[in-house]
Parts: sequence; structure tokens; C-alpha cells
Amino acid sequence: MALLLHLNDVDEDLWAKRLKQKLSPYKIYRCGDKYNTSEINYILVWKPKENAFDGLNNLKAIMSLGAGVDALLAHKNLPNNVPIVRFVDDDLANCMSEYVISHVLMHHRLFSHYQNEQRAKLWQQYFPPPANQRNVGIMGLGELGLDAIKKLKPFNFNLFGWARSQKNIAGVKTYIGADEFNQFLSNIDILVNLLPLTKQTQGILNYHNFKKLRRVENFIPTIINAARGGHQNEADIIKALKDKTLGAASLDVFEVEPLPKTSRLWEMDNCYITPHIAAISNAQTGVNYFSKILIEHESGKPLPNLVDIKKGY
Ligand code: NDP
Ligand code: OXD
Repeated sequence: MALLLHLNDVDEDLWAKRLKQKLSPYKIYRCGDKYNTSEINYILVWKPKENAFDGLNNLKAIMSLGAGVDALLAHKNLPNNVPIVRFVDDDLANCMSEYVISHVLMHHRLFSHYQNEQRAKLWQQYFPPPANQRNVGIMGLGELGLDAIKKLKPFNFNLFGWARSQKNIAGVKTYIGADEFNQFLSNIDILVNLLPLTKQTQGILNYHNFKKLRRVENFIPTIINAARGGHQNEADIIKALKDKTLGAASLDVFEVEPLPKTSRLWEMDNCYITPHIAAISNAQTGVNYFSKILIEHESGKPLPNLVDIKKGY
């Protein structure tokens, strides 16, 4: 059995070292190494280059270092009929929930408003309503969305969720599919995006949809996007922040990454930018995860966390 690593924009050295320790005597190659393409049975990828899969005719699985597989599924030379395992990990979910909770609390407690007051040296007290009057909506009730919901619950927010298939989550009002999307949005003060990027979800964070969010006294609807830049229309976000359709936006992902220096988002007062760091795949838990899958699959067990290529996630 041989595993090929094709990891870009992450510390491939570290992953290679740890995978070698964990998977010995299996062979681990990096793409710069000399190997025979026919001996490669597994490939672990992140941002694979165009030639990543060239000559790999004996693949049993493709493993995605990321939870999101939109770019991988769009790869021009992705082999057909090879199962794709994506990253599902408690540490990843914890990191994402930390990001989501910190931004939800920041917006709920009006920090964006107070930051502007501070700049103007103003001492004026506004009190947010109790959390049980603040409506938080999570788009995407998968691994990350469900963890965020679990961890938001103790704060007592009014929680809403949106997914494709029916859910039954205690204490959360859920809406399903395109038919119930507008109804979902009409409840929401703080909208959190944790959807995968697919044809159906592309551009979902747009002006038209921002207009559908709930309007209450003393709070302007706010968005938090920690999923993919392809979900958001950045010109619409700028317009909405300017005309107060949106009160604030927390963005971890962008249409083009790194976010170009020319983007007007950098200068928006109420826009909170982070460089795609909401949840990073952890080399320690990641190596444990992929090694276990590989060893178990070699011993005849089925692959877990498979991507449904038709659905696109
Ligand atoms: P999952 O596949 O576990 O969950 C996806 C959820 O989205 C499911 O609940 C699914 O519904 C729902 N969904 C998909 N399509 C639609 C649709 N058309 N309408 C309504 N709901 C839909 O994904 P994860 O939770 O693991 O990850 C979510 C995304 O987070 C990733 O795809 C990735 O892009 C992003 N991410 C970003 C990171 C960062 O650092 N910024 C780090 C890690 C991930 P159903 O349950 O019915 O199938
Ligand atoms: C992921 C990511 O999809 O880091 O895991 O964006």
C-alpha cells in the first residue's frame, strides 16, 4: 500500500513526517519524490495542482484534507469513480464553533456599534436584549452547523436552522429546502453560513436575500460567513453595509483568496475580516483520522465520510 501526499498551502513536511510514523511500514510519498504511479493506492490532497492525479490508475480512495470539497470536485482531472473521503474531525468542529460563537456574541453585544462610538469618543449606553430575544440562524446543519448549534444553546439564543433534509434538533426551529428558505430568513437577526459550496448554494449571500432578514428595533441584520467565498457576493455586501441593509459582516472566506488589497471590504467599518482561518485542519488529529481510515480500509472496512458527488458535498 502506498499513500501519496499532494498538499499545497499547508505544512506538508509535518504531515509527511507524522504519517510516516503512524503508517509505517506503508509507503508514504510526497509529490516531489520518485515513485511508480501504479503503486499509489491513496492520495491525500489539499488544493491539488492540475497534474495531481496524472497516471494514478490504482487509486482506492482520494482523501481531502479539507472538509469542503468544492474545489476538489471542480478539479479538471479528477479521476472518475474513485471514492472521496472528506475531513470530519472534532477539533475542526471545535475551532469552527469557537469562531462562530465569538462572532455571534460580538454582534449580539453590539461591539461593532461600540467600536464606532469609541472612535468618536462617545459615552452612550445601549443595552442588547437578552439572548433569548436574539434570533440566530445557521445555514447548513451538517458536522459544523450542528456543533455550532450545540455550543450556542447554553447562551440561550433563539436558534433556527436550514438544511436540505428533514432535521429534528431539540430547541431549534428548522426549515428545509428552497421552499422554506424565505421563511427561515424572515426570522433571522444574525445569519451564520456553514453550507458547502454547490451550484444551489453559490452566491446565496446576496443583497436580495439580505433584504429578507428580520428587522427589529436597535439591531440591523448581520451575517457571518465561515464557509466559502463563492457563497457571497462581495459587491452586494458592501452595498448592504453602506445602506444599512446589513449592520455588520464577519467574513473568513472570500471570492478571491487572499483577499486582494484593492478590495473595498478592507475599509468597511463594520466588516470583520479573517484570512480563512476559522477552522484549520489539525496535523495531529488529521494524521490520526486519515491513518485510521487507511488501515481499516486495508483490513476490509468501508470508507467513512464519503462525498456524495451528485449532491456536491
Ligand atoms: P456537511 O456536509 O457536514 O454539512 C452540510 C450541510 O449543508 C448539511 O446540513 C446539508 O443538508 C446542508 N446543505 C447542503 N446543500 C444545501 C442546500 N442546497 N440547501 C440547504 N442546505 C444545504 O459539511 P460541514 O459541516 O462539514 O462543512 C460545511 C462547510 O464549511 C464546508 O463545505 C466548507 O466549505 C466549510 N469549511 C470552512 C472552513 C474555514 O476554515 N472557513 C473550515 C472547514 C469547513 P443535509 O443535512 O440535508 O444534507
Ligand atoms: C476546509 C477549509 O474546507 O479549511 O476544511 O476550508
